[in-house]
Amino acid sequence: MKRALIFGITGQDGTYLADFLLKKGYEVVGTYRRTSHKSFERLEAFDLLDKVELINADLLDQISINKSIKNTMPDEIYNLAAQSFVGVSFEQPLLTSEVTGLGALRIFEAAKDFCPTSKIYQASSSEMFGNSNEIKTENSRLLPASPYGVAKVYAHKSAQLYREAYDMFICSGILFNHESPFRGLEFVTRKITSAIGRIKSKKQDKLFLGNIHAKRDWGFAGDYVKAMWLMLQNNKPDDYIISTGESHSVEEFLEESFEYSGLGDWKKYVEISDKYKRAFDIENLIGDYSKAKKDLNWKPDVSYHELIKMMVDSDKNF
Ligand code: NAP
Ligand code: G4F
Repeated sequence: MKRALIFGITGQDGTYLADFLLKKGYEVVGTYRRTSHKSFERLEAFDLLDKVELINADLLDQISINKSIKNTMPDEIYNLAAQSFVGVSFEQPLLTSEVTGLGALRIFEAAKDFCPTSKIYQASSSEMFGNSNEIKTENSRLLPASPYGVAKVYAHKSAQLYREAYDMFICSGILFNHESPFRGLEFVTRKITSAIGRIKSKKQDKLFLGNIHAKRDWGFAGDYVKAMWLMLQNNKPDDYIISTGESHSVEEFLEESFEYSGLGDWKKYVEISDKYKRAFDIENLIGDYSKAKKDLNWKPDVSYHELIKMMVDSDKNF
């Protein structure tokens, strides 16, 4: 039986990945941070709490990372842990660099020293590309436009370095935005679908948003964790764009989700607030996943329209 160690198992992707790997027959170990209030809601919702082994580790703490790898000796390591919210990275750039950038390096160092045969997945991001108009490929220039993007570039380049210098099996998935009913509530898609549920049940009457003209390439998290696993089953480590190949604006997402929910015209409920505008934002992100399709036989299954329906339906009693 293969053993996987997931850093960030309590997050959106960590939970979908744990569920996917358990169904593949893996033994799954995941890390969580010590906090006064445990964040096991997603694992509970997927009924995974007694099916995975949970161990305490923080990406800020090398000793806990070393121990988790030494004690687990995993076949596969997935680094999904991060301060993953771009907006907050402008307010906490140092923390974001420490966790999202250096945290990945700490994992690569620990794996090199204690379990160099582990195959490693690094969660890279389309946010690394920043603002440029072309459809992004694995060879597009990295021009990060946020402290989060800069930290992800550091981790991404470190993954490539360790792959070359130490002959380690490390893959970076350059994932474009992926969403689900388990997406964090502060991200724009879930902020919209949860607000729709609350407006319908009269718990909220307005929704405040920032730059609604920004466009993103939105896919479904359940499809994207399969791509993570496929990368580690390939015979050589590499970097892959994972995306849908189409982008939509926040405004389009508003229009379709409000219409589908039955609330109708979103303009009756939404107000624009500077509070949610960033110092710098990426206007459009769209990715070309043809390398993943060719090498891994991967493609997205859930469409943008199906994703909206899934999220609105799931949040209807929010
Ligand atoms: P998420 O829901 O925010 O989950 C992040 C995970 O990281 C959580 O388990 C969180 O634990 C953990 N974490 C945060 N700080 C930590 C620390 N100091 N030490 C250890 N663990 C820590 O993110 P996601 O959407 O699942 O994304 C997974 C990964 O993919 C992240 O690296 C993200 O940056 C990257 N990514 C995401 C997308 C996307 O669209 N979702 C696209 C590209 C890349 P708590 O539960 O305790 O907070
Ligand atoms: O949902 P978002 O916060 O996602 P963002 O910034 O694209 O980052 C997500 O995707 C990245 C991959 O490209 C991941 F690496 C990262 O970890 C994260 O998962 O914002 C999407 C767009 C932005 O342009 C933002 O300015 O929506 C715009 N927006 C407009 N109003 C808003 C809001 N975003 C949020 N979160 N909240 C708003 O009120």
